Amino acid sequence: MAQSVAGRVATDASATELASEDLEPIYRTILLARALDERCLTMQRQGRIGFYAPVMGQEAAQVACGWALNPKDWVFPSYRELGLALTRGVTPGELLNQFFGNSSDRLRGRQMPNHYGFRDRNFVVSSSPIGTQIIQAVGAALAARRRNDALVTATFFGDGATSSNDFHAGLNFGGVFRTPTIFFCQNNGWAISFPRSRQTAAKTLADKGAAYGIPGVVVDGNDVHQVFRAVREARARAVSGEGPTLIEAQVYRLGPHSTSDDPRRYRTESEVAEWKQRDSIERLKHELIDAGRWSEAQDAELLEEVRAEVATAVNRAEAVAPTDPLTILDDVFASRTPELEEQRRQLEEMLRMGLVKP
Ligand SMILES: Cc1ncc(C[n+]2csc(CCOP(=O)(O)OP(=O)(O)O)c2C)c(N)n1
Ligand SMILES: [Mg+2]
Repeated sequence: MAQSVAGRVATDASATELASEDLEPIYRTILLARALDERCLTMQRQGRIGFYAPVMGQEAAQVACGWALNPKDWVFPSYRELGLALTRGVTPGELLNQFFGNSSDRLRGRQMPNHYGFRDRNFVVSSSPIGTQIIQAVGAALAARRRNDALVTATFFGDGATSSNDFHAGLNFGGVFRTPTIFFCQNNGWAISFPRSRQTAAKTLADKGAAYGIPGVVVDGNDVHQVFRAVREARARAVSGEGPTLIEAQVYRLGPHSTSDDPRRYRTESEVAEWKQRDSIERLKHELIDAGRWSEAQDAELLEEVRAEVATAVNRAEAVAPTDPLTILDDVFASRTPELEEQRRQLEEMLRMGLVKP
């Protein structure tokens, strides 16, 4: 079984152009994200996991952005950042443990499925309330600078989030205090059923940076080179004290918003078909082939390999025992108080009597 290339960062940590030897592992990570994404969507439909927010169509933007960051940078994601998680070294197995809420899930089944966090990968737990991660990211960036930590914070949000209070408060704060922050907006055209055209009259979302004295950059999110360059330049600005950058990566959500909606009710098949033509996977594959670095045969083999990696990870995670319900009373205090001991005793009793199902 081939190992995941997850956790890779760019070959040259200061370059603003993507090195050609990084293209293949980037492509593999995108394929892995796609394979895992497809599998998770299916598993939710089969009732094996409770909830899922697909990333299909946004993988390249996330992977190229993650590749351009430094492992010590902190990321503040929303709920659709599977591609980013893989570039931070999170394995499919770790993600799946969270989706199943099994006893290996380090969040102990307490978060909604698909709301993962990995402290040792500087990956803060996904925010579901729209925009809250943006103000957390500027605060953490300010704290890092005060401690003389040469790191940046990068926060991930959608087109809809640019209408939230926290977006404006966060950009304003970041602009005034010149925090080392990258605001990475994935404009995927939709905020659930609400189109970008109804979201704002601004010409681009990147234009919104101007009001806060922050440069805004628009990139094609399906072009890993453009994304990488923009993030590297934003990172260089941030660490040199010049302040934040707002990057608008134009992408498209090819799947549903989440496993709770049916996109056929609010958008046309032709719009989806048009964006499928611009998908990063075909694009990157042909770039590699044209450069003489790749072949159709290698491609078929790689696809099989990542699918097998996902299948193995699913089998393993699904076989892990569920989280023990009694652990819900752990971690409240360093040790359990007499009140918590009493509640634990009562919960044990209820479980024994079958009044509560694990
Ligand atoms: C404060 C708040 N308001 C409303 C919602 C409901 N909600 C969940 S996702 C979403 C749309 C977000 O769209 P966007 O920012 O474009 O991100 P995308 O889902 O497209 O990645 C909304 C309105 C929420 N989670 N939080
Ligand atoms: Mg959106």
